[in-house]
Amino acid sequence: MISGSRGRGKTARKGRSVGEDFRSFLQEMEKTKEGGFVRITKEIDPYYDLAAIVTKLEQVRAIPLLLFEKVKGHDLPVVVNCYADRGRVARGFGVSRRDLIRRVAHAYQHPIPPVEVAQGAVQEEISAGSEVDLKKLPAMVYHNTDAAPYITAGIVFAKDPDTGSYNLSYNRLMVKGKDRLGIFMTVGKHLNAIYMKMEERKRPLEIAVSIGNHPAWAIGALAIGPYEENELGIIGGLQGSPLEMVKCRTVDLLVPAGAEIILEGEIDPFVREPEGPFGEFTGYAIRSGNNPVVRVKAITNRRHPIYQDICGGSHREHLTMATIPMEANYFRVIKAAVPEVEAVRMAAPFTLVISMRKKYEGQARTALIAAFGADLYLKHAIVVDHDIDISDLQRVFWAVATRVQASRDIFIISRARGSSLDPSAEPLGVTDKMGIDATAKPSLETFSPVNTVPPEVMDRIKLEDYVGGFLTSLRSKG
Ligand SMILES: Cc1cc2nc3c(=O)[nH]c(=O)nc-3n(C[C@H](O)[C@H](O)[C@H](O)COP(=O)(O)O)c2cc1C
Ligand SMILES: [Mn+2]
Repeated sequence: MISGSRGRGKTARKGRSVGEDFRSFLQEMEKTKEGGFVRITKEIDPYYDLAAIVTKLEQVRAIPLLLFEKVKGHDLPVVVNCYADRGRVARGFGVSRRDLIRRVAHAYQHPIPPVEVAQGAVQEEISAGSEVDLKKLPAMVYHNTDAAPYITAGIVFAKDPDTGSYNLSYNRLMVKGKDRLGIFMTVGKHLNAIYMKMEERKRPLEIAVSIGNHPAWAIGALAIGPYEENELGIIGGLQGSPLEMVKCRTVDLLVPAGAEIILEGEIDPFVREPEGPFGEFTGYAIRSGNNPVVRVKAITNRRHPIYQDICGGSHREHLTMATIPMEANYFRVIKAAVPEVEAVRMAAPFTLVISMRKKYEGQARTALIAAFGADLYLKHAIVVDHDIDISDLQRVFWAVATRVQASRDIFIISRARGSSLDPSAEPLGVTDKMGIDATAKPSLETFSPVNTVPPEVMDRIKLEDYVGGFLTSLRSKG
């Protein structure tokens, strides 16, 4: 079993999300095996092996949580796929899979501020200055095109220099040396905005990176919203209790007391070095670019820390963890404009499907406009009627095929801000945006009726009575 879940300075709580830290979450997952939990004793090579195992499992539609006990050249165990499965994340919040998006949207609306504690398990061991050695972390290499090992599961903590308000985000970190990391910060996102403020002052930006994070911290860190909206409060809202934080040793920041590993460091102004290539979640190897550098001043960790990884490239975990907070944000923003929205779903990178009970002419376009305002990453958005199950993309395309007239129902906004990770966009992420109104016009009620076999007949007919032998042969094959 995974041991030592409770750190110093922590008190037990009941009836909230599962555990308060990563370790108790892992223990719970090992016990319940939600979505699968596999402990691997055979040694892996940090070059490519983890990516190969994750990829091959996904080919057979499996996304179990994997715990690698032995990594060649390293002492720390590695876990991956912690948030790959929506059921696993939901269980981490103590809710059902069905209630997941509403639970996250609720936490956006009901934040609970963090509390500072005097001591944290994450500072059981400390190395600072010349003792810092990032090479001891089992950072992985995933693809033949990746420039170096990357730390992929770190939440970056930073503070706005004017207000002191915290910002949290995931940023890929390229291991460049014993105490140096390359960092990629999207232009237009909050961390980049804070770094720009520090550059104006010609001052370094202090950051801390938390590795080994409870799902509430991960999904909260990825919350999308106004600059002022504090991710720490959303984490509290997701946990149902304040996030317990402890002071860093070498930078003026608070970090989760129960994390596995914290990197403390500074990003100097005006320094740029090649970072990448790195195989991104879009499925493309993003070319090397000139990006800022983190100087790591200290590493603190629990005794016997567990290293968390998120497999680079287009894999379930990145897609699941990124889309949960996106969907919650789209849902709340679109609902504010169009209360008739029923559900939202990210169908592909930068692509959103919305379903709604259209009441009035023009509402579908209003929903699209709201969606494009909700997050700069959105590129293509489709609205369908409530009769379409948006988790079934065949049905979505059926609606597009049969309810859309392109000259009437598609609009294009040219040259707006988007993601620089989209290889079809201009280098700094300038991109066209497309909205598709695939609702029936003028309304579903007056549209061509959908044919169905009478439901009472569907109920009455039992296939076994007619093609029983055939069914048996199907089952024995499957
Ligand atoms: C696994 C993972 C890795 C990510 N890596 C990066 C990255 O390297 N750079 C970046 O700008 N955003 C990255 N993101 C997206 C941001 O973390 C996300 O957009 C976040 O909400 C930004 O927060 P902010 O607007 O508060 O800065 C990543 C997301 C995930 C899930
Ligand atoms: Mn933010």
